[in-house]
Amino acid sequence: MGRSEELMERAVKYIPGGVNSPVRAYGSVGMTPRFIQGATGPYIFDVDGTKYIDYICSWGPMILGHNNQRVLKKVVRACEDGLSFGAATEAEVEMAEFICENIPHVEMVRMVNSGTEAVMSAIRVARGFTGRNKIIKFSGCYHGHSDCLLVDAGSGLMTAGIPGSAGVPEGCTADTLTATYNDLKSVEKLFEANPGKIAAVIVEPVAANMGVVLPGEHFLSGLRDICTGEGALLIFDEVITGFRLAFGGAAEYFGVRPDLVTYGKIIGGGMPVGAYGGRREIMELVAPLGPVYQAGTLSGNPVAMAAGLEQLKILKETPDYYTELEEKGRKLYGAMEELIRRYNVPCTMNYIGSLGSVFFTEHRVTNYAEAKMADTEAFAKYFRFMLERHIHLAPSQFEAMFLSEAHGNGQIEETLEAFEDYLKTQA
Ligand code: HOZ
Repeated sequence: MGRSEELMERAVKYIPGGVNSPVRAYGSVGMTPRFIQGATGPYIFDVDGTKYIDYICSWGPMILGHNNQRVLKKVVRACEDGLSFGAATEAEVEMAEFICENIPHVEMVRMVNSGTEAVMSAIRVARGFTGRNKIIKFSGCYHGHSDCLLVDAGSGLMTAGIPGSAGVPEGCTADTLTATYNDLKSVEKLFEANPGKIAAVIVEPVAANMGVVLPGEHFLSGLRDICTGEGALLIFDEVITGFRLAFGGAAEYFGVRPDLVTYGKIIGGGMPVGAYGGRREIMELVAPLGPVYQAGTLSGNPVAMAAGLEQLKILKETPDYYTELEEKGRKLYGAMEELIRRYNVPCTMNYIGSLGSVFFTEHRVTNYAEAKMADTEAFAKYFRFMLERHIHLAPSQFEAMFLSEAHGNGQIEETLEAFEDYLKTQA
């Protein structure tokens, strides 16, 4: 028995399922999770000292690679001043100035502690602003685990095959309408059936919690037009795409301006942070300025602000990173696509920039129903093969691969070799 197995035996006694977030339990790939000891650059090490090339990157935030020294130094420095004050700090002001001065569609911003909190709060302010209750989300999009959004959510629920969560009263989801990703007609129909009642449409501009699913050419601009026409707000959940697809996230990448945007862990450089922001007249409704209540002792935590701000500054200073990430994505995911074709294995590759997914289905994947057609058993076999070859992938068919600035040609080639060897076992 390895150390991970030993730790899991201890963990399950006191932590539900042995983990603090379901997907990492490795349930859908039929293994004991690797317990992690540390990480550096593109590598992550388990407690047995095995080194893996990491494509989880903490589900996105480690865009500079693990343990970036500049970020680390700022964290250590901030720790020396104190870990939490529950009071206003200069670091929060700098963070807000930095985001608002660099992201044109964010005129005001509020820091919170996670993407879940950011989205929950953005929905509340959208309802407060419009005086309407209903919201539209898309099947397969995941917006955190607040009650009203646990409807056909992707990520861990999709991995476990749970359409909605127990413990969520019907009343909490009564105002959540679901549309089909990449299908503007499904959105129009909901607006027709609910005139004047829909506060907001929330979308992952690139879906990355049902595997990576790209928006069709006119999907996001179509949503923009519909929302503008209907007096509803458009919310981009950029927890994964923010500061990753481009510095200005998917909004910049696709040239579509949302009314509100939500960010998650990437703006904390790996520390627990989230934020929501957008048009000033909407954000001015947030307490204490306005009547929409939202609060938190750890919001704007000084250590988290130090880490996040340094990471964002590095990204801003080095726009080439984004071109490089695109190139690395093409090199890795493009070559995987080519190999799938060469070995004629029934898989489909979806990718954009540094995000990618191999779906174990030969059909195109453009929405939740199509993603669900993937063979999860086949994915599990592939996952185990790759882990054996020291490639650390998300343990679910319905999560993304993340590349970082620290991934170089060497790691990409090693990954492609392992992938080709896997395909050979299937051809
Ligand atoms: N469901 C999360 C990613 N979409 C995973 C969170 C985690 O296990 O850390």
